[in-house]
Amino acid sequence: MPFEITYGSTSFNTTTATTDGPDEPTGCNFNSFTQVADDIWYEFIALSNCSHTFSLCGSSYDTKLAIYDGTFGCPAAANVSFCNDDFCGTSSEITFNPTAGKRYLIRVGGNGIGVNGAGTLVISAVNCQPPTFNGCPPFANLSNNNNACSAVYNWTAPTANDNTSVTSIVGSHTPPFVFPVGTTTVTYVATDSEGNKSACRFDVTVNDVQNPTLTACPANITQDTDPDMCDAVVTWTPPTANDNCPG
Ligand SMILES: [Ca+2]
Ligand SMILES: [Ca+2]
Ligand SMILES: [Ca+2]
Repeated sequence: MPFEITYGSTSFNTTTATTDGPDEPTGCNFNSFTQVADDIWYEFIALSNCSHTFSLCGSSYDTKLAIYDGTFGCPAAANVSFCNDDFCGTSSEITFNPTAGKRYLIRVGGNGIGVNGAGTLVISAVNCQPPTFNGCPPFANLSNNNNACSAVYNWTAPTANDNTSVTSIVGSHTPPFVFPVGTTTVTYVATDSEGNKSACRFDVTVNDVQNPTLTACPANITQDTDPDMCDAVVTWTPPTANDNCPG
């Protein structure tokens, strides 16, 4: 059984290793040597789809590195997904985007029978996963506060999680906030330790439900006709109107 490893450094020594994997005449043909000789095997499960690097750089001998899809158990010949011989000097390195949650088999060996020694396998991944918001508030539909062209709204600010850490959550408004009549979009932006960002947005709509009021509405007017006329000039002071919203 391969030894399961995760991110970080794993020291290895292939001095006593035998060649236990299939020949790879297509995928691992470097300088006409197609095996990954004197190999040891590891199992790795990717935690994200972000770019991963599997590096043997700095190893003490001429390494060879192969990665297989580990979903189907022991790999058959000509089934290698990635193979590398000399990336950094004679040491090997492979970078690719795995599938999160998928199992991979990592085969560390040498570029020749009897080519073996000590080294370090370093698995690292770019953190491309943005934070995930919890409790992004729902859309709010409000009536104006009495005699105001606005409404006070209070909400619970959302939180966020990340596969590393959330370094900041910045909101466009702070609750409770006085929103004007109309629709305002509130935005929160969460940033993780690698600068990946994600946003939570919700709209707050305030409806003006208060009718205008008239002041000094004139009373009914009863007046005689003007002299020798069949009608009368009537004057009054127009009322004024007030509303909670201007315009
Ligand atoms: Ca090599
Ligand atoms: Ca992240
Ligand atoms: Ca109104």
